Amino acid sequence: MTDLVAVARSLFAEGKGILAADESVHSAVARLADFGIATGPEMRRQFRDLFLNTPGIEQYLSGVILFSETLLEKGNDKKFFPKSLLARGIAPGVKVDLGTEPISASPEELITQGLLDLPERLAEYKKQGAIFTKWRAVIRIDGDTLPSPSALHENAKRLASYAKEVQSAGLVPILEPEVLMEGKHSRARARAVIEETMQTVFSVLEEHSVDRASIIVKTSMALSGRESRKRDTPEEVAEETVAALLASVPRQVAGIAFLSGGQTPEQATANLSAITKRAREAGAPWPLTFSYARALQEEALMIWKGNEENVPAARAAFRARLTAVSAALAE
Ligand code: 5MM
Repeated sequence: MTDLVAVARSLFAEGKGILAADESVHSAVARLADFGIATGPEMRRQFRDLFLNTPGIEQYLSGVILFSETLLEKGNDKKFFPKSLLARGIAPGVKVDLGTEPISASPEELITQGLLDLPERLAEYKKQGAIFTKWRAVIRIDGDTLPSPSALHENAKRLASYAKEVQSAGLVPILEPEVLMEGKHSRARARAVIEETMQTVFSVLEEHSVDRASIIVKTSMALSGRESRKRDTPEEVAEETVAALLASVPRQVAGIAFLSGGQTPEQATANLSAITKRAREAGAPWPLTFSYARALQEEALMIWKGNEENVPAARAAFRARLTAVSAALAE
């Protein structure tokens, strides 16, 4: 039987983190369009190859979250991506949620789909090489009105059902209740919502008897809303983020991974560095790491533009950002 705690802990190996390369088709098309790249299945495969086959990434990455499509694809080296990652000591994981839809009673809020056929899909993903999984819930802040308690509770219930199914299938679950940066809210409001979200999630996990020791929590940082025009210092972000997590995440979890959420690569790196430092000072009990998509990919995509001849320079930019983010874990 797989030792899920050991697998979960291995994703927090010193100086290493998790690349989120799990954009769904819709998100990948939108992401690449931002850089002027028109996307079909082959361009998406090249997009994955750019990052997953960058030489030397095993020095910085313990795992990669893939989209289900990528589990079945080969890189330009003709090797299946999951097998090739594993051969380099990088754990392949997979996003298992099927995206979000508006909640009928509260249409400005979202609920995540994907529980119905989850056991069957997990069995397939496992055969295809995945050893961990991820489910994203989206939590929107609007003044003191949103998130509504019912949206928080329903998303927490689905995260708990997901985690239970995944553990029964012998895989590690990453639970990602993302509190969105979009909005005019203050940093203090973001901190309060992260805290309330995590408290709700852990109280429902308890009701579902989910084993805390083999789960990984993926969280947003406590940042002022993007439309508030307030620029937080890394120390301010670290103070609020660590306080929110200390008040809500039990010590037993395998670890906490941060998402970048639309921050620039520099911001996501500086904030991670300050969070690491603050967590150490506060005697935080869990290991920390990064699980970024945009903040790790942006600089490379700006160079790549979908052109073969730009691959070496784009990979150098990706490696440089990985080096900086990995160094932020040592602060
Ligand atoms: C919040 O998005 C996750 C982390 O990415 P960032 O560091 O860019 O915030 C990411 O793993 C996300 O869950 C995937 O890209 C999948 O997104 P979609 O929208 O395709 O479900």
